[in-house]
Amino acid sequence: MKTDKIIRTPYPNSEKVYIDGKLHDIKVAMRKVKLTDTVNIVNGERVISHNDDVYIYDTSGPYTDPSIKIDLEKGLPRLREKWITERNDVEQLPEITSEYGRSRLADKTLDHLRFEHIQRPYRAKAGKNITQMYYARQGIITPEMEYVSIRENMQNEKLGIKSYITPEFVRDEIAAGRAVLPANINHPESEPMIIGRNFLVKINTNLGNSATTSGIEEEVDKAVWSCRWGGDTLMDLSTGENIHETREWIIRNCPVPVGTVPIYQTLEKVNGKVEDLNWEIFKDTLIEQCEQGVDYFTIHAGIRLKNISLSQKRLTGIVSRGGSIMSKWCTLYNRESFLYEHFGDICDILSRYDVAISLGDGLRPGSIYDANDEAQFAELDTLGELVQKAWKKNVQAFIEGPGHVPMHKIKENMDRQISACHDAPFYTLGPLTTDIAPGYDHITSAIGAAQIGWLGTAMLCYVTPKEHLGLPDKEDVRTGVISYKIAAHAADLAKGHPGAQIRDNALSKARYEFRWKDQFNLSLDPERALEYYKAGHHTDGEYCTMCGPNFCAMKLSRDLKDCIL
Ligand code: IRN
Ligand code: FE2
Repeated sequence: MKTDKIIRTPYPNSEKVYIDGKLHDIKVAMRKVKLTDTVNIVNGERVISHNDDVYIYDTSGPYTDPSIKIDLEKGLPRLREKWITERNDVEQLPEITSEYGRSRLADKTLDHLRFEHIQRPYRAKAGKNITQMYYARQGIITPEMEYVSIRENMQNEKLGIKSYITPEFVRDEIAAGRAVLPANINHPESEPMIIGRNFLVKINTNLGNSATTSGIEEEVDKAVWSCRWGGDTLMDLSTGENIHETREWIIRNCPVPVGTVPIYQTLEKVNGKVEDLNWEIFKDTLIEQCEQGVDYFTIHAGIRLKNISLSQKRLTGIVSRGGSIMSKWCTLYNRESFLYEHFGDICDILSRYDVAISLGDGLRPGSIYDANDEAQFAELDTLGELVQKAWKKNVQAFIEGPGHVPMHKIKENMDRQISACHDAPFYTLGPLTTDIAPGYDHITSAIGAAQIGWLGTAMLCYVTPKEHLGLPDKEDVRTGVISYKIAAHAADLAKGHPGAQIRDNALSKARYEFRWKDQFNLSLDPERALEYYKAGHHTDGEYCTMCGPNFCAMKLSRDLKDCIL
């Protein structure tokens, strides 16, 4: 694995800074953007005024801190390990317990693919409860909770902006099930983050190889890349060969929570034969992935036998991969799925590692025509039942949502999710607001994502320009992430997240004052902005080629201001 290929340079004029916790010995990573001074000419004299640094939520992890040595072969520093062991409620097992994990370790032909420094997994001690939800319900504020409370506020304290996001607030949201802090004890490399509608809207990126493309190195590279651009969580949806080994490399080097859809790997284990799927093999897959450190699982337990036929009335049937696998299984055996029947067992397993459940929307609509139909909402009601079962066992949970939904039908989705699912966080795939733009579905979906985010969706699953067409490459990942950062931030502004507007104001001031570099450095994609500027700009004057020297409104308006003064 070539570490030197990974991009480690910080964003331009940016520096990684750390803010100390008050309750715990923690250091919360943030990105500080340094700005240049404003220079005004008043009565023929240069008047210089200072512009404050801007602090930005940073998902890039240690990669952008040049003082941290990173070796992909060893994995990232284990930031949370001490917090976890100090609680005295987990034990380190003598070895991996999942049968499959052990068989992969024993297979010498895989040596060249294997992550060498595999640690022995942690698990809750017998009789102990170790989920963030459990702690929160006991009134405990963990280091993880304090971390996110500082992280969500960025520079509010420095600017004296009052924020409701305190460590106590974080704890209470988690206790109520309104927020999820995904934090598998076997992924201590991950920096704590929170998913809930009273926090910054988060975005998830999907990666993963299929049977036909992409190697391990490429996947790790894409994972680091997606975090660099702003991905808050990352799902490894690999379905090809060596899923186990690829995932180990990704998790060990990933500074954000990692999610998976375990039924995909389970299906690989039975060579793609749905009829051979069963609870035992699924259960071993769960344990395998819990021990590796996956932070949340998409589980399509909401597929009920009685609802499958509802999809027959649709234009595009069942478009969820997990949903179609489980529907086929239920139909073949004419019985409820093992995911539904063993839901309690699933929760028992997950609670021993603090893995969160993302309740899959196996019947989400795959076209505008099918949006908000009976099948979709019948499943949503089941997800509402299941989330309460998870909470009974202190398992953190959130709910997956659509899909394809026209704008006028988005609000109903949010309203029904909140009431049917008892305030559990909503996590939607877009939604795409029209079906007619393959090649541009990052845009058709970012429109829906911004709206549903504003209405209260906690996390947005990105869609890349390759949606419906092929697997995304690195450039698609970047475009997808930036499109979704736009949607999420637009929603944060509209929701009035404390301090969200600081960055907009600083960027606009820079724009107005022709501090081009500051403007770019504050933007979501400084490289792209600079590239376009350079391509269209030949002088260093106070205008750009869009309007030319005589038609720049900003310039005219500044001149006007000078006159009035
Ligand atoms: C998010 C919301 N609804 C679905 N998703 C994501 O879609 C889910 O988390 C996973 O990453 C991806 C594929 O899910 P299916 O097609 O197996 O349901
Ligand atoms: Fe689609």
